[in-house]
Amino acid sequence: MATARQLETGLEGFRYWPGALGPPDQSRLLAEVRTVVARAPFYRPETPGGRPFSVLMTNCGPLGWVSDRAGYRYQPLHPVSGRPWPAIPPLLLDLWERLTGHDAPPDACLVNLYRGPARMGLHQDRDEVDLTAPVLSVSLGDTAVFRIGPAAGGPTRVVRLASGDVCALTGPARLARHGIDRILPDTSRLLSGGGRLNLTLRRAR
Ligand code: MD6
Ligand code: FE
Repeated sequence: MATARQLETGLEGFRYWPGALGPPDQSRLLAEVRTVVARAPFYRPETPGGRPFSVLMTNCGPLGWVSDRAGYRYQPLHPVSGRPWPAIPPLLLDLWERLTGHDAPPDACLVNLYRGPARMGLHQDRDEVDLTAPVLSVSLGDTAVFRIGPAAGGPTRVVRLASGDVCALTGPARLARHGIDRILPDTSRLLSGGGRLNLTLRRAR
């Protein structure tokens, strides 16, 4: 795994490592994600208000983030199959340790799949018990237009997240508002058929 240099982003606590994963690691991680998805298939969650997400989701790790009419939460079982989520791939556990330096490993990894017009509205990640632990995000496939701004609201800025890029919300940016405006088609050849995968590692409990 190549060493990555963190870029200054101007948003304190938002950390960004462009190209943290080179093409061989991206392919390795993609193979691991395919193994996860074979055991825990993507499904389309609903918002608590009953609207379907445009993004497909699954999880790995002891806990997975889910959304349905009962609300947002972490749970140990896939909501469709009723089976436990598969383990988090070791490559991701290594990346977490190396980039965040956090003393405890992640216990949840949400996997998002964007195809076509899928997007994700501005939100905060705040369903975790310990909001001092970072959230680490890994992008694979087509480039995303990622929007981020302060927790309290106000101006947002855009960062293009390309395949192999990693970013993290830490410290003062842990509750930053962020989302995905859109995916730029045909910007990567990693996923056959195009689209984007995003993996977010968290400490839920
Ligand atoms: C995405 N990412 O990149 C959505 N959350 O598809 C997130 O919601 C996210 O990138 C927390 C920390 C980093 C992120
Ligand atoms: Fe998020």
